[in-house]
Amino acid sequence: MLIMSSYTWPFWLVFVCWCCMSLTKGDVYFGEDEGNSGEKPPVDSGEKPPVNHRAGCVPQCKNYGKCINNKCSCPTGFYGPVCEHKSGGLCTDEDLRDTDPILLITFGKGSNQYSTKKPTNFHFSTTYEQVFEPTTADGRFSLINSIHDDFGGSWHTGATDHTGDKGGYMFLVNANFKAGEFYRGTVKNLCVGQLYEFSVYLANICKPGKCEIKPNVKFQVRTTVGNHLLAELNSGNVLEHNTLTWKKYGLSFTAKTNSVVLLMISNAAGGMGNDLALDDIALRVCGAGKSGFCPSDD
Ligand SMILES: [Ca+2]
Repeated sequence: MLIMSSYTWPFWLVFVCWCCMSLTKGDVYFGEDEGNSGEKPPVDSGEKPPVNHRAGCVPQCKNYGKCINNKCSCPTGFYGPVCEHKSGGLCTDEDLRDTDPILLITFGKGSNQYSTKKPTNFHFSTTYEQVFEPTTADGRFSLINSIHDDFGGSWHTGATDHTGDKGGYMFLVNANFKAGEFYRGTVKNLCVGQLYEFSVYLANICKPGKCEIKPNVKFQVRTTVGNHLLAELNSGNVLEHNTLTWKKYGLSFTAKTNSVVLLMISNAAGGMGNDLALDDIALRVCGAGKSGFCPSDD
């Protein structure tokens, strides 16, 4: 505690009065500094900074998306410029009960190990190059009814397709550094507002420890006009197993137009591995007992 003697009063009063006079002269430095200890208020100079000089994403990323180089990087299951859309996973067995597939590609069957049929026979396109004999090298694919030993025992040699019909073919692809499209197809006569499931069975054809890179597939649904993204979901890594193991992957989406483009794109960069088989590509209505078929004149 400060104890003031009769002699200190005059000096103290002089000091206080000097401070008061300083403040009344308009010098508000102390007060302004205390009130601005966080962010500086915007200075309205009349000039706007250029957009690429603004830090962060505007508007901000939603659903825990991360802002990287002024672009939103969305967590799994979310997409859109600011991660505002949520993708649906596969439909339940109950939702798919008594529904016939609107689209089903089994790749057919035959006695020859390599099918001579081409993607156009199944009404789709791919950016990979087809081979009709060994070897299915990087960037190539084959329609095959049992896996050929192309890489010194790295693959599940002799393993067969998912459909299960005798001599049934599968789509075997050796993906590479380019993020190619495995599948691009168009479906028509969808019912606007109806929920659908776009799915495929995938298998990693490498034996455990034999291949470095795990396949990963990005599923997309786009509009036929304008190429707008309607839904997107990644499979995640397709893992190796001791025997060839098929697993269903895909997404669900609500049709906003009568026709859509369905896509499966490689989501794993690299050629050391990244070898997979696809079979039974399907589109089904997600709603027990519904046809999901709405003919239109488009
Ligand atoms: Ca098949």
